[in-house]
Amino acid sequence: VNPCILFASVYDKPDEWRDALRALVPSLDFRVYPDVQQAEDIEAALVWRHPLGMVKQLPNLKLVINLGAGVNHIFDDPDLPPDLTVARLVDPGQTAQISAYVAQHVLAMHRQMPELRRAQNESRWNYIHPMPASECRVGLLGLGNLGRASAELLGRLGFSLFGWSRTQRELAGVSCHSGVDGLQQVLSQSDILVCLLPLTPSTTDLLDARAFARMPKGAAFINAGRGATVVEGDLLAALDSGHIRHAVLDVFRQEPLPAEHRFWQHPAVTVTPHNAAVAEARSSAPQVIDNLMRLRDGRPFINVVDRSAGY
Ligand code: NDP
Ligand code: OXD
Repeated sequence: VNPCILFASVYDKPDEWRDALRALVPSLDFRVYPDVQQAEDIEAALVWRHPLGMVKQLPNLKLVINLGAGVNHIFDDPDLPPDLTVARLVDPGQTAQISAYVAQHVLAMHRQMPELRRAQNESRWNYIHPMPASECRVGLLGLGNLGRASAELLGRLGFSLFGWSRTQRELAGVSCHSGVDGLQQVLSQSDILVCLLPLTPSTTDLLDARAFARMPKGAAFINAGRGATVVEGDLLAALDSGHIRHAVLDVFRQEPLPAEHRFWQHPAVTVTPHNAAVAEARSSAPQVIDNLMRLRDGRPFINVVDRSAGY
């Protein structure tokens, strides 16, 4: 049987994915949305922010593979059949990119780069005595594939690490917490807080005025998870008061971030355009093909999302 997969993403290059997948299965029937052709042929789709309405055009769809980690957009689709399997990519390339992004910005916060930039703009010699990384506490919200890899790299850089997850985890070199009390513990000890949580009903609006108030005065915040985990007005208030000294934000409630949003011009905000990390075609192709073979053979899929947990 020749597997058939529909690709739907305006953010990723279809040719790159077709070539990477066909390098493993030369006969792969690879179609690019909206050129669906015979919709009945399509049993699997590889999607990133797929157009709403697409899924209901595909009567034989059995597997949706998210072309990335966070699946919230897929679950926003009102036409998603309740029994359709949703899988995600767990891509070593994307994992390496996100841990580099986290390390880059944790180091920038630790070495007070925004303060040094401000001083340089004023030709002002602002000697800031360096503090050892071991005296800087970094809290990681989310200890999944990306949180763990980031913790590992930050650990190698010498930072003191705290982590929070839904279920209790054990990670070498990380003081791990879970539950409501665990969150308070991590917040109150984070000189730099890094959010790598998926967006689910329980993580929506999680970081609000109370959460920011719980953090030490002058703490920094990095969000590479999802924008709607943050109450943006509360973050702005915490930045305006100086309680949070700087925020590095890759993800926003509305993307692209509207031109009039205060984040753009705020002196204590660094905006990146949701490009902390993307799944790479070459390193992801084997797991996509593996799932297509499992579909063909009726074996259980890998990297399946737990629909009740939402991630
Ligand atoms: P995983 O599913 O591997 O891990 C998610 C982590 O979050 C787990 O540790 C999980 O806990 C924890 N978690 C989930 N819900 C809760 C909760 N209610 N309370 C506490 N902890 C919770 O995801 P990844 O690490 O692969 O990715 C994380 C997110 O990063 C993605 O969902 C996506 O939103 C974002 N992302 C952003 C990118 C960017 O470019 N900015 C790129 C890629 C991903 P437990 O361990 O108990 O399951
Ligand atoms: C992802 C992302 O979730 O890029 O993969 O945000």
